[in-house]
Amino acid sequence: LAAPKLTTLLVVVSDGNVLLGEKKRGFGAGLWNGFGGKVDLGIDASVEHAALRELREECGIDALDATRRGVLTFHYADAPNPMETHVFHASAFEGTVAESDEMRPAWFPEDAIPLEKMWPDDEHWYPAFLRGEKFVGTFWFDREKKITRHELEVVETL
Ligand code: 6U4
Ligand code: NA
Ligand code: NA
Repeated sequence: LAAPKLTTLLVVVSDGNVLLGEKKRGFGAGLWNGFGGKVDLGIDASVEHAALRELREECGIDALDATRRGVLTFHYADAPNPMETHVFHASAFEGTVAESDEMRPAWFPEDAIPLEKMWPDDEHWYPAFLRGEKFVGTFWFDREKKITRHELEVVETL
């Protein structure tokens, strides 16, 4: 079995609004998403450290209360290894949200996130995420990045 590629996704929810970024380049360009990227074993002491580092790099803020809320495994038809994405929630942060080379940030009301312009798995797990639940899921995608199969479970502990 191929080892999964570890990545992070951090979503800030503050005063009923969700901070997302439109990805300007690379994997998932054009889609709105939380902030994140690859865990770099050379510089990240932990997956949480990677999540905080990517948030800072991509929109200029430091999350103060990040907690891990989900683990998602993505199988892409054209990728040799699955991607394991650790999803973090934060509500408090320091700094000023700013656009970067990678992301154009914007706030959305919790009940109006732009699901039609997000990864197709997001409609499955954001409701649990926004309810404060923890979750584990696996999604399989075809070459057009459509979901062919999925599993999603709410869990007590990750
Ligand atoms: P680096 O250089 O690390 O910033 P980047 O272009 O951000 O590279 P990558 O592969 O490191 O891409 O990270 C992919 C990002 O996209 C992670 O934040 C996870 C997220 N992502 C990938 N597939 C996703 C999916 N199906 N649903 C989702 N987020 C996904 O909500
Ligand atoms: Na990234
Ligand atoms: Na990155």
